[in-house]
Amino acid sequence: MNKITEPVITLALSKGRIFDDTVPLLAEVGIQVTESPDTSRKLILPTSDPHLRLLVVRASDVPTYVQYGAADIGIAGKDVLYEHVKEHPGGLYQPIDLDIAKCHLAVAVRKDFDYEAAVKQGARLRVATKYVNVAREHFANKGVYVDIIKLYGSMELAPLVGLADAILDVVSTGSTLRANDLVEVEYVKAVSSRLIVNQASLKTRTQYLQPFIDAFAKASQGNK
Ligand code: PRT
Ligand code: MG
Repeated sequence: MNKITEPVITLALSKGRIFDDTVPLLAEVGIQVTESPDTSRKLILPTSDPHLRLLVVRASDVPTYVQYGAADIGIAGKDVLYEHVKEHPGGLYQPIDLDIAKCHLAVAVRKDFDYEAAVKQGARLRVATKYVNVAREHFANKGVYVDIIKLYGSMELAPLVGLADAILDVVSTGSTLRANDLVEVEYVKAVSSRLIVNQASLKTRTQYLQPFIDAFAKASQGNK
């Protein structure tokens, strides 16, 4: 079988909120996802459309699968994309903001930490984050000196145990910050998820890919 002309499109996405918000988008264009990554152990899920299959991967791995062409398209948060593109530029189009999995990136500190005063005094701040590049850029633009501590999760813990003065993390409802006696002190960037497309796939498989890109564009109109 000639792989290049095989008209099956592979969409990479993460389970959890992105998967949950993508299922209704697909339903809007008549595609049902027949299995859930929560109950199935399969990492490749079929859909009701024989031309579309889903690849379930870690959120931060989605751009990698698409960049290398292991998936033709993917869905990833802008938070993940900012970091990925800084470190591995090229090979990806980001044609559509799907307006799903919305949240924002923010700086937060312990309630009893006077962030404004620390910044004013020109203190060197220790910032724990998974978003090293966003953080570097954000604090450089403010002229604040920071030592960045890279973490892979549970950032909210870092200020509580003295690992960091501040965190830069994703905030949605704010309840995780509140539950840990942290307060948001700076709004950094709005985040939602984008459809991403492998550039080479788009060139060589346009006729198969374009209908899916158009379908996502149409379905996401409802979220705008
Ligand atoms: O979990 P894993 O390490 O595999 O990766 P991940 O955490 O990146 O994946 P996932 O599925 O949790 O998030 C995927 C994408 O969803 C992210 O890249 C964001 O673009 C988007 N998103 C939207 C969020 C949230 N909302 C969100 N609330 N990602 C994470 N959170 C976390 C946040 O890190 C914090 O710990 O939820 C907590 C805060 O939520 P609130 O509602 O208490 O403010
Ligand atoms: Mg998570």
